[in-house]
Amino acid sequence: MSLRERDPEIHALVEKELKRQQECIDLIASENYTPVEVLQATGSVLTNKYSEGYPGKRYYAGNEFIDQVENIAIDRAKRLFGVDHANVQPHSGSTANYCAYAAIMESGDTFMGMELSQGGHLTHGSPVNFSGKTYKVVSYAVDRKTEMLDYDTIKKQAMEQKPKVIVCGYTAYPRTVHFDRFREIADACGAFLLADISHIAGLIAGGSHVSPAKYADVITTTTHKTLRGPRGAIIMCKADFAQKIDKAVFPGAQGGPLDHVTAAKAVCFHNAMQQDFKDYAHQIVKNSKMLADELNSHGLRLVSGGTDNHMVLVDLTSLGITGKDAQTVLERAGIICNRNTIPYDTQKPFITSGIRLGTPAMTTRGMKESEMKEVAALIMKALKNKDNADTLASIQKDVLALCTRFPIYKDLRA
Ligand code: DSN
Repeated sequence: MSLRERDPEIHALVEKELKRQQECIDLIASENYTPVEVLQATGSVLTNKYSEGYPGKRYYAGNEFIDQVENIAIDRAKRLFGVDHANVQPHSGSTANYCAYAAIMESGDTFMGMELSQGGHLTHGSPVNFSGKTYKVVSYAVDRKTEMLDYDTIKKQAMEQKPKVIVCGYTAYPRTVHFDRFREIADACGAFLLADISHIAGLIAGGSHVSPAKYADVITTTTHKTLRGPRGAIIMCKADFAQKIDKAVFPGAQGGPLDHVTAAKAVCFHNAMQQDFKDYAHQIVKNSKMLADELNSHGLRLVSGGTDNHMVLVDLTSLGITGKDAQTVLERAGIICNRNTIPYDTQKPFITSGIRLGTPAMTTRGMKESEMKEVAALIMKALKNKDNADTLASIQKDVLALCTRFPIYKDLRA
């Protein structure tokens, strides 16, 4: 029996969500439209299997084909990112970080990570997260003036604090991360280096951001952001850490892996090795730079003055609108983004002075620089007409027309 027949209530909501995705401009920097082959693997019978353990060493029978799937996923991840070892079982980015920390730290150890409000992640040491509760956290920040990482200041802090681990890689940092500089700092203070590349993994795979493979001891990443795969994560590391990482994932933190998602990760890695993915990754950055330039020419201040990657962080202070209100206004116009703190924000994290805009999803639709100009103009028009329902409705029509020119999931039915 089909979903439509068995559960029309849920079926209708899935259909509505499909339509919403087709008809909105998605500028959430951490979202993407995964291809149909990834959806097929994720929706396959592999979801039925239990396979605690690792290929060749499972606790349940019947894993002949699952072992092959997981081995392919591991092999592809290693080739794609040029690493010694990959664990493809983590269910999410937070779990991956949990496991990576557990493998290389004891509770109470000190680590350094970027503060959440500056562009870090909850798992980089937020006091309300396991990372801030389990470990002693020393947070670093971007430079107040340039709003970029100041490697000399971070080094000074690291030499004073002597952390066991330094975490680099961010959720709201629009600039290149210089992993070589972080390696120097880690070596100088005797720390391990962990790169969380969740946001930029697709750019690294596609060659449009430098890779941490030579520099980091451990690398974590989600697979569903710029990498455009299924929702999930992986951990990669140098050979010396392989056993500890594997033990930290299973049995340390998780039971059975999600074999259907492992298959979808393998499909995603295969896709990311193709030439068209390299073109895609470069186009993401070109689009982001164009979006940044256009918004800037419309008078908006950009955090750090621009972008090197897939995202633009916009300071809305000059427009007299908060990030929270901008997010709501833009949603009414069919443009989806998230409010975001800007460095040294004077607004509360729930309100914020900024919005974060990303180009991975719109680039997947096939949009290029000229469409980014259109998107920037629509954003400006919406923000300047935040109380005008008619104007917002007319912008929504323009958004729909733009989305119709760049369709997604044309033949997909819920
Ligand atoms: N929620 C993700 C993001 O939007 O960056 C981080 O986990």
